[in-house]
Amino acid sequence: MTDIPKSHPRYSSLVARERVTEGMKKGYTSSQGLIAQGRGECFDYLLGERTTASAKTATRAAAALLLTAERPALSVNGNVAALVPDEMVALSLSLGIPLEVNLFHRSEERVKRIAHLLRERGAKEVLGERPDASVPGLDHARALATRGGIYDADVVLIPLEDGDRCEALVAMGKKVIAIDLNPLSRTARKATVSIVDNILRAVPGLTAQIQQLSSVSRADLQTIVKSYDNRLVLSQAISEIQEHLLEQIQNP
Ligand code: PTJ
Repeated sequence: MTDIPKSHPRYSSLVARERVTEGMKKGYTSSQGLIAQGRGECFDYLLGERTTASAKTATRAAAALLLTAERPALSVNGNVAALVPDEMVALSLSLGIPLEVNLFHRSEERVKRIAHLLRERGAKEVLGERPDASVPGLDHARALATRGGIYDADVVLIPLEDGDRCEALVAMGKKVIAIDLNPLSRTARKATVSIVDNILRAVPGLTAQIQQLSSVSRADLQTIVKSYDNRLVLSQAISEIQEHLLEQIQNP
């Protein structure tokens, strides 16, 4: 990997690029994943590369949703595996729930490599290598799901996803948590809770929120979920982008 000095003003963005390109070389990430990372980076730049107030509100609601779920599951694709393997394992261990590898550009070799990586990093339960069910309404490989994992889950976390599966999972009656830097994406608009933040910041932030809320009563957690309004949070994300951009012009 290239040695990037910590003092570089774009340090974390450059580290993310390194991770995704390394992920591709190691066979976790698809070549399309590089393009997806570029798109995400652009939105992160517009947001000011920070966790905004609206992202914090969404993260709190996502933590409450996961803590009150009966059978939550966490989805991992090639970009997620390259960017935050340890953080996804830590999140799954903090909740005692499975990780499921689910790929859009599916190859059995890539699924195997990602599952192996997650186990190597300490994951207890990794699904996705032997899918035994299919999400209705999808005619691509992303439909493949596992009973006991995403297929039966009541709450699913889908980081960096295209909109189709998000809609299909919602149509199955599941609550869906998205992590997506683009507040206008179909995924962000269709999900139950959309965390508009870089996955590098969002996953550790979610694990920290889960720890913070772990002693809160179920009734209070349910109140957090009920009072959450995803449309409002997405509108706030757009206002935060607007404010940040105006500040940049006013204080060059
Ligand atoms: O590994 P596979 O085969 O499952 O493929 C994974 C990708 C990401 C290539 C696939 O799901 C895809 O093509 O996704 P899209 O349609 O490009 O959507 C990805 C979304 O994630 C976009 O809205 C991006 O803005 C957003 N995104 C990209 N990088 C990040 C991100 N959001 C948060 N953090 C990022 N680092």
